[in-house]
Amino acid sequence: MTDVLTLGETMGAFRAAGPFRLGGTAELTVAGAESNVAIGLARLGHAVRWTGVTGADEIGSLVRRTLLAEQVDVQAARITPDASTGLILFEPRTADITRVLYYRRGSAGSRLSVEDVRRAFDLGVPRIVHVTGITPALSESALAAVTEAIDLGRQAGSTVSLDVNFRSKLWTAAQAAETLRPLLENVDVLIASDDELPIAGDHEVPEVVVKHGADGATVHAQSRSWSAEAHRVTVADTTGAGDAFVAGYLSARLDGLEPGDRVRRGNAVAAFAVATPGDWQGLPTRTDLELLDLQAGSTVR
Ligand code: KDG
Repeated sequence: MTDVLTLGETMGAFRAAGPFRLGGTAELTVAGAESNVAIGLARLGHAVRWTGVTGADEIGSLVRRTLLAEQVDVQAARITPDASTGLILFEPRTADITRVLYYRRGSAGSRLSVEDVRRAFDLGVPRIVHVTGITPALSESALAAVTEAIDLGRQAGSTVSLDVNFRSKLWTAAQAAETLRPLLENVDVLIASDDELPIAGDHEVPEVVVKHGADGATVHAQSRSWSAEAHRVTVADTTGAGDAFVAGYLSARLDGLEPGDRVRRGNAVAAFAVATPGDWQGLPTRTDLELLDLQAGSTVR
C-alpha cells in the first residue's frame, strides 16, 4: 500500500559556511523539493515512494542512500549512465536569506520520463500523487512525466496535489503560468505561497492551500476557509519550510483530519524545518511534534 507517490529531481546539495567566492568549507547533503516532502511524510510514518533519475555517480548514490535511510521507497527510481546527478549550492548571505545556485541543466534528474512514472504506478496505486511546479521546468520529458502522473492519478482515483514552487532561475512566471494552468484541471489540492497565486490564475481546484510564510497558512475548501498561525521559533534556516508544510498538511489529510487540523500540522512540521539547519534534516517524527507544546528553553529529560 503506497500512501504517497512523488517525483522530481533530487540533487547533491552543498551548503557553504559563507560566500562561495571566498572558498572555505561547505557541507554536502541532498536536496529536492519533492524528496523533502517524501522524507517529511516518511518520518511521520507514511509509506512514500519517490521516483526520479540520478546519474551513475557518487552523488547519485548519496541521493539514493539518503532516501533509503529515510525509509523512502526508491524502487521505481532510475540510474542513467548518460548524465550526471545535478547539484544545488546554498549560500547563506544573511541569517535568513539564502542564495541558491544550480548546476542542473541537462542533469540526470531532468531526464525524468513518462516511463519512470508508469513504472512507479505499476508498483501500486498511491492514495496521493504529489508533484511540484519545479519538475515541468526541467525539460519536455519531465513535463510529460508530471502530466502522466497527474493523469494516471486522476484515472486511478488518487488525490492529486500540486505545489506551485515557482523557481525564477528555471523559468519566468509567464512560462510557469502557461505550463502549469492546463495541469490544474486534474488537480485536487493546489498549494501556493501568496506570491505564487497569480501563476495559478483562475481555476476550479476544490482545495487551495495558501502559505503565508511566518504568518501561517490558510486552506480554502467547500466554500469555507480555515487559517492557522505559524509557530514562533528561532530561525535557523528557512529553506525547505514550504516542503515541510506540505508534508505535514498531506500527512494530516491521509489521517483523515479536518482542513483546519491539516493546516495546523503543516505549520508544526514547517516550524521544525525553520528551526533547524538544512532542508529536511530537522523534520519531526510524530513524537517530536509534541515538543512544540513545551516552553522555549525546556530540556526534555
Ligand atoms: O524547497 C527547497 C527546495 O527548493 C530545494 O531543496 C531545492 O528542489 C529544489 C529546487 O529545485 O529549487
